[in-house]
Amino acid sequence: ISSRATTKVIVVGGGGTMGSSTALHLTRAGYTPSNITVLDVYPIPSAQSAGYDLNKIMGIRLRNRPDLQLSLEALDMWTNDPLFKPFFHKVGMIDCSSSDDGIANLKRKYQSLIDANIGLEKTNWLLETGEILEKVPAFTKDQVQGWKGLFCGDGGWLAAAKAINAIGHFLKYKGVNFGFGKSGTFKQPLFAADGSTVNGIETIDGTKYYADKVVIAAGAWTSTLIDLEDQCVSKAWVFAHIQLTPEEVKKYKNIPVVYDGEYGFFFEPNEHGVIKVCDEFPGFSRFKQHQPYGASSPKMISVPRSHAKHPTDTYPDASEETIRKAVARFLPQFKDKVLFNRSMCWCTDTADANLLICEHPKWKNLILATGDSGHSFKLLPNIGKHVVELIEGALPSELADAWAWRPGGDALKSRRGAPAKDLSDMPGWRHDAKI
Ligand code: FSA
Repeated sequence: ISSRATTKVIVVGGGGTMGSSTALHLTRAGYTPSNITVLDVYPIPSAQSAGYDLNKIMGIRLRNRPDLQLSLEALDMWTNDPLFKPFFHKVGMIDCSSSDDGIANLKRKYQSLIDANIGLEKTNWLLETGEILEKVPAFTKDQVQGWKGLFCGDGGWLAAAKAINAIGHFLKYKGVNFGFGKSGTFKQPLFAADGSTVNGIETIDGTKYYADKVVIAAGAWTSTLIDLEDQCVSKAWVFAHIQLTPEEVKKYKNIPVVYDGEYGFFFEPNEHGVIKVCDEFPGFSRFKQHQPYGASSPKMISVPRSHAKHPTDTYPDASEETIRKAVARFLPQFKDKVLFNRSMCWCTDTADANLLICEHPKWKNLILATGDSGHSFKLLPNIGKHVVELIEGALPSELADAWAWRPGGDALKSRRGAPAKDLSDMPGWRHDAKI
């Protein structure tokens, strides 16, 4: 397409998962790097992106129609693309449970993989208790009594922040433009004379950037920037780290990611002997009066508060308990270890857990790419390709329909077990620095 070379694109939130992927695919598709501008509050990899993390889960989960195609594309790129390959630790992923409902769920999930009819039974299978023990020899027989599993051999974990960082290096090397800090922080869109065609954005320091297309990929912050009419509710999930000794590390090296929907999940130790542990729960909102661009007056919006900007914040007291519970389930011998780097990580849910990737219905050339619904980091290698398709009016309808502007539904609950609780009702997380 000849216009690729001359089309100017701004990516707001370009330091995060969907934004960096978009900038990458623009350059790969032949857009001129000096015509691409990546803006973010923090330099890439943006410290307030959910992707700014030690590790994220790679696996094939089929919640929605587009998930199969997206996971397979991602798997191919994490496996074969030289930019992404170094960050995929294909150690496998085990979904576990010991409850009747949980085990029935594993069987349903397994069946949906089989029903996809593309041979997924070659890499995914159900595990009996003993087989779980074989995959994770550090578990004890007593500990896994009654557990069943679903193994995903195509899964594992992704060195998340490092992978975004690699995209950042590539974009810099190519000569893409960047704006960070106040000159990377979105204030409002700029419009052509018709008043409805977006032709740029202004940042909070008053800088004006002009472009043919503006992509807003600000993750959980998107709903605070542009009125999304309640389609996305931003929520925090929590994690903590524990430190292993070199002796302890040996037992846990190369084990699969272990996930239990009723407890949480953990990853093998990283190169510094650090294990990340998460609990599983419906997330925390942070509602307050806020006026995003396009809303006629302030309204209740769940506004993220990042650890990057508030490094003394941790997580609610209740999370300490549930993370301790996950540690006791998965790593009982470490139950008295110190939990450190305790923090919250912000994602944004849509009602149906499909992404929200579409042109704004009223403002031409303003493209939204958000609605990760907590399960999109694994799409880092490929999601930007589809944003570029959308920019070019070539997004296949199976994706365009699922990702369309679609007010209505309950994004506070989304497809989770319960609606998010609000952080204002959860004591313990805010630890402002003492002056
Ligand atoms: O395989 C996956 O999609 C992992 S999602 C990980 C997680 O922390 C969730 O457990 C949580 O509920 C939220 O969606 C954020 O992501």
